[in-house]
Amino acid sequence: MSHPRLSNATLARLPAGIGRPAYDRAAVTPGIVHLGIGAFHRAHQAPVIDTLLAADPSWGIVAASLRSPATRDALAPQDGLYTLAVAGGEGTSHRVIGCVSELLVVPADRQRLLARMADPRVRIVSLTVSEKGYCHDPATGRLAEDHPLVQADLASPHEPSSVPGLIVEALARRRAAGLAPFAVMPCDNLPANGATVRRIVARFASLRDADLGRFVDGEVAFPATMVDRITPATTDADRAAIAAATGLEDAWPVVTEPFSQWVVEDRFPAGRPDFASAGVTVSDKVPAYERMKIRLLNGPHSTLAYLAVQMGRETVAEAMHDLHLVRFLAMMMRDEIEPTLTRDGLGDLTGYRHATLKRFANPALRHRTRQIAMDGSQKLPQRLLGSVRDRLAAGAPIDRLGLALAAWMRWVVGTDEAGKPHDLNDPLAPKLSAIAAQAGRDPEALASGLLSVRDIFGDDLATDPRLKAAVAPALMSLLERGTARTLAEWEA
Ligand code: CS2
Repeated sequence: MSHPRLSNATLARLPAGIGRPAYDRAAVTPGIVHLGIGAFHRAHQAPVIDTLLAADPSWGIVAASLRSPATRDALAPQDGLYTLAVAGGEGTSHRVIGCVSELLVVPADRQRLLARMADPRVRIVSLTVSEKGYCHDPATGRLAEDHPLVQADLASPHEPSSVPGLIVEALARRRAAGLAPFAVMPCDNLPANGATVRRIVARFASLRDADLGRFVDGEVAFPATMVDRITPATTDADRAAIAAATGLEDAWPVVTEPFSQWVVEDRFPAGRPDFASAGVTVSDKVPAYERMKIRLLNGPHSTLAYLAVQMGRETVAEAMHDLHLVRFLAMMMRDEIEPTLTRDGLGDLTGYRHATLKRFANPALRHRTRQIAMDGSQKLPQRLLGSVRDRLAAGAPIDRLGLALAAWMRWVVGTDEAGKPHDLNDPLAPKLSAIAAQAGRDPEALASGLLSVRDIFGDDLATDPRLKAAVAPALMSLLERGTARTLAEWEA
């Protein structure tokens, strides 16, 4: 059965019990420009802003995609409205979100986007552009100066396409107009994301002009954030189920889990929404929260993904039925990751571990293991290698972390244990695949070859014999005995 399309005109048809904007959409003015309007932003920050708009309509979101017009094409005919389905063991609830007031796409709308970023009413530019969107070197957290987008933006700085290029051009325009800078709020899982993005953006600015570099470094606020909500890519089955529940067709709804956590550092000289009133934690301990989340949730998430792909498990929830895998993750968290976090003073890491594993097991989400496996070169440094470094510095064992890294290397081989090929989907794919092709199935050669990739492992780990000693035997076991047996034997 086909339903009418979701839009301002059809909102009133929503059945009772489906949430909807509790404010007059026509009265909302832009306060935030968001770069990277994917599912995660729409499941995490946008619902918070949507809640806040009832008390303060000056925080509407102008949202931009940096490449693909797909989100704009889906949501523009819906007046920017979309449905958020929150799916847990107890069932699914639905809410229509209305805080996105304008949708733009680079390159077509580049100048309009820059004009919005330079609008005096805009006080925050927030970002969910994924790890690789920052054009940085993941091992060092510095701008990748030879990145093609960076090179292109330095050559034509007024027509930028990259994240640093867009931010710096907009800041330069504000400065020229005598306007205070906006705060730049990254909402990606980068380590120390505020400080890291400051370093990247300030470096880009200084390559344009030394004075602009000093301005960005000294005058622009980069609040750090910790963001957490598991949000798989939307499927057609999701679309159909949501249309059935709401009675309205939505071209791009988002499905997420009940859990949501957002911790923000209070660094917004130009003003900010009343985050706390919508459940956001405003804290000066963001780096500790963020380290806990990236190491203790994303580290095991990636580990699970690489192990589960080999065993032919398509989703995270499906993989969580494998008791050996679950025990392996729990032990890696307890024995090798949590000890690196105890000094952060965040309290109950055991409770966090249990809650995290329970979230992974949520049967209502179809989070594909291959989705999480992508971009490993950009993710592993903060997800696993921070823990590895701390353990090595303490002279402590890293056997399980070693197996996690070996599982990533097994993924880089490009086929699973049933011989099914997969796309690496990683900015370093050509380099990684060339190493794998040369090493063949020789675990020693494969481990040495991949560990020598300094963009991932840095100069220190690339040459640390203790890391190689932990990874190579694990990789040999994965290649020769297979993943299920390796995990079973691990416990024996
Ligand atoms: C996942 C994350 O795709 C991935 O790599 O590990 O997106 C994860 O679902 C979120 O960080 C949860 O907050």
